[in-house]
Amino acid sequence: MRIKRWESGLSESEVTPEAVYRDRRRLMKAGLAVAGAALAGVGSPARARLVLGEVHPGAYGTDEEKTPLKDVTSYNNFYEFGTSKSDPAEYAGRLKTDPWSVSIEGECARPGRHALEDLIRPHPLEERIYRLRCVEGWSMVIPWIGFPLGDLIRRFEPTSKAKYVEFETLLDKQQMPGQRRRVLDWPYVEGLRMDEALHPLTILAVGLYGQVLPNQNGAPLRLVVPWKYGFKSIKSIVRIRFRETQPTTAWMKASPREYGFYSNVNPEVPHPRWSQKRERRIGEFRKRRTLMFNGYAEEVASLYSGMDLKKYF
Ligand SMILES: Nc1nc2c(c(=O)[nH]1)N[C@H]1C(S)=C(S)[C@@H](COP(=O)(O)O)O[C@H]1N2
Ligand SMILES: [Mo]
Repeated sequence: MRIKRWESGLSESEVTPEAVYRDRRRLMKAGLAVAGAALAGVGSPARARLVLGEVHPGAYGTDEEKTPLKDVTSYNNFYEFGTSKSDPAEYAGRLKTDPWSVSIEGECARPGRHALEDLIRPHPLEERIYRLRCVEGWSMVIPWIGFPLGDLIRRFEPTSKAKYVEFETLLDKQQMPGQRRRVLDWPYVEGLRMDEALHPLTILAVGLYGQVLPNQNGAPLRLVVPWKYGFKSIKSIVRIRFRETQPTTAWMKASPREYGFYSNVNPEVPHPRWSQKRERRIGEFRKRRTLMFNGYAEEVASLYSGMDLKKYF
């Protein structure tokens, strides 16, 4: 079945996001293509036009219990909207995610600016249920909808000089009131080494729980790198740049002692303020042991063979 993936002017649906999600799971189990509209962000006025059509069950994912949607969308870090966990849900509604474009720059054969829809359209969407752990010591399990970053990277034909990929979030004080305070040197910048960016676990997410991304979770396009601390998973991306040299990320600039470039989840390397040995899964009381590479060691450990991970933290 062929389904049109992108439409404009989707009207509000009566169905709750959870109901859509359950239905989607049922259809995916039945091995059918999943049609129909996904709902836009819970109660956000500047709703995205993005419509997710077919979503395939992902190649990777955990079967651990998912964090409830309510927690996923109300307990967030998105400093562009304030530094408390409830600020993003309260203020990110004013972010206008349509129209949206992303600039592809640097060491590649095909640089240029692209409308979000054109950037995403060629890629089949998958659901990937990933753990994501914040360096502050909490974690969630989220059913993301997205596609491998590597597939997008290959389309733009990076040159042999492209050793790293740098990402930038939107810079706009009007829409992002948290940028009026110099908590970070805005815009938010993140980066990956090319092999990390091409790793099949690394995705660009456009949705979660069967709906387009709520603004507080990084609409309309964000990175998800599940074996690294949450802050590497940059939200609301407007620029992707191929570079020969290692990018300096916003967190490295703010506090180089605390935040290294790699920031792999590693229970053996404490953050100066927080041990990384344990974590609290949101919704649970007893703490869990934090696993090396957030439990993705089998998939990613080889990327770092021979590297001293205490030095390259
Ligand atoms: N642009 C931007 N991206 C960001 C952040 C931010 O403040 N700004 N916070 C990061 C941190 S610290 C975490 S833990 C995750 C949280 O993602 P979530 O709110 O979707 O769970 O987003 C990351 N991406
Ligand atoms: Mo975080």
